[in-house]
Amino acid sequence: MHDLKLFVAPGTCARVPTIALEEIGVPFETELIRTASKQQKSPEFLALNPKGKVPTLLIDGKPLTENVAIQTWLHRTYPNANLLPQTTDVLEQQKQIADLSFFAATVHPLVTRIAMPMFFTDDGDPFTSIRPKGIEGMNPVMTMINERLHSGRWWYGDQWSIVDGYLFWVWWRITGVGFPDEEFPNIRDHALRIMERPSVIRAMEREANYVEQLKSEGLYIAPR
Ligand SMILES: N[C@@H](CCC(=O)N[C@@H](CS)C(=O)NCC(=O)O)C(=O)O
Repeated sequence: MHDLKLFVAPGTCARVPTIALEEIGVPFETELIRTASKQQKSPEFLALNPKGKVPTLLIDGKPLTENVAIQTWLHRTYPNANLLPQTTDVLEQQKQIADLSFFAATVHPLVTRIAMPMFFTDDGDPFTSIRPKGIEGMNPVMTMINERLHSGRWWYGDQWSIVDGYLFWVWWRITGVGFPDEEFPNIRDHALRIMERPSVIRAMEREANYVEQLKSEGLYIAPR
């Protein structure tokens, strides 16, 4: 059995491996990183992850970073959890990695432009310059995903996968700061459906507890 500790911050993409670990059902610990006080850039944390980001998963004391790598490690280590559809076809396996990479490398950067536009400029108002550009870039992505969900409940049809967890985090994050959702009813339904999943309920409870903790410490930054 592996000793697993996941470094997280509420509202971030660390939700995706939290859902995965809850889905697997093995014991694991989460540790809160206080982004408001830049704990992710502290020497202690940078020693684990020089990129200064969550999620970071400590596996028997050794760090693994990057959502794609964490998700695929969990899938290979705990195949019975079916985090991804089982297949021995190498091309199909690579297509699954393409799906995870799509969320990490194409969708996530758009999320950041929408949710954290202040990261991208010191000039003017980033909420009226950068955010609309992020929304413009996200619209065709969401149109494509909405169409994909037309014929099935989940990203891979009838089978739930951690790609659905990734989509849920993206949708929750962007709609939470006003991304217009009217034209994407299949994604809206997908989010309602996934929020009934016990693993997702438990992951959200962990985050809610951390939000309360951060509020009590005066370190909670509400999405806007
Ligand atoms: N490529 C990384 C991105 C991780 C990432 O951007 N994490 C954000 C939260 S969603 C973070 O830690 N931000 C804090 C910072 O950049 O200082 C992955 O996919 O895991």
